[in-house]
Amino acid sequence: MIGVLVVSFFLSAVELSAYRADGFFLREGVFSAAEVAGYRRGACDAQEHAKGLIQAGEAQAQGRKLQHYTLDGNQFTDIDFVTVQLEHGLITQSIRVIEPVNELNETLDNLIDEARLTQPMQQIVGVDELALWTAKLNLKPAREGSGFRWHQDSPYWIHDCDHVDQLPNVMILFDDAHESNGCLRVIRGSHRNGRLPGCEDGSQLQGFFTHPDAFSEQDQVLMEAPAGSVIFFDPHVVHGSQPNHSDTPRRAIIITYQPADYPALKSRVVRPVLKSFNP
Ligand SMILES: O=C(O)CCC(=O)C(=O)O
Repeated sequence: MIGVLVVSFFLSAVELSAYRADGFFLREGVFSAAEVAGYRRGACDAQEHAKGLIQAGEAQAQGRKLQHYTLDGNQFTDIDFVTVQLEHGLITQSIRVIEPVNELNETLDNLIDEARLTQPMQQIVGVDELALWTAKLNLKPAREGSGFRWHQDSPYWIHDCDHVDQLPNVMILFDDAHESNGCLRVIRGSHRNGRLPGCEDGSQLQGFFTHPDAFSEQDQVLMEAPAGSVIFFDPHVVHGSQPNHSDTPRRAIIITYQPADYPALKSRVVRPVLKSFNP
């Protein structure tokens, strides 16, 4: 008889209660070095694909709509519903974020169906079947990658769905992340009061950044971890990061899931997620 080894990636009761109490949970060594190398290639290809569509005029040739705009002085381009955000500073024209990146790269699209991500997500969302909400590639290039101000994700999404509590994130690290290359930082327990007040600093995006009086920076936890690690975090948890001052990039994808049958944030089309069974 041939035996089949079935591995479970579901969270233990201890892991799940840590996620509920803190608003985040880190698992190290989830993806191997070879897998991570493939995801880095996927990130590189997605970047080249986006640049070709924007700069080489491929978008027009393919009948896709390009829209350029600035928000708080930072440059964005929408290629149909895919948003490409450039690094702040306008010198190198490096790409900072591509969302939803799975539309531009098959390897990164396949990652969405990985049981190592979807089994814990089924538990966190509390359903057997999932759909994709969004997938952001955060590139944070060496020496110029900018930081992300303290924010919650829920204020960005509240206008596009009525189940914002069921939109957990998972960040998959494509490079080792540490303080000097701008690792993710989360405010422990800040998800417990739901949506918090936004800033009032006169910027265009002020409402999306969390008011400094609504949380304490002393509760921040640096998510320093090796490439291949994953960080699950709640849509209400306050998080952000510092610029990348190091000589190495800090690439990562953040995938956000939701219950099945709901449309994705930007395409407004349902992207079903492969169902994963409890062995
Ligand atoms: O990439 C980071 O360090 C933070 C990204 C982030 O906070 C976001 O995309 O919402």
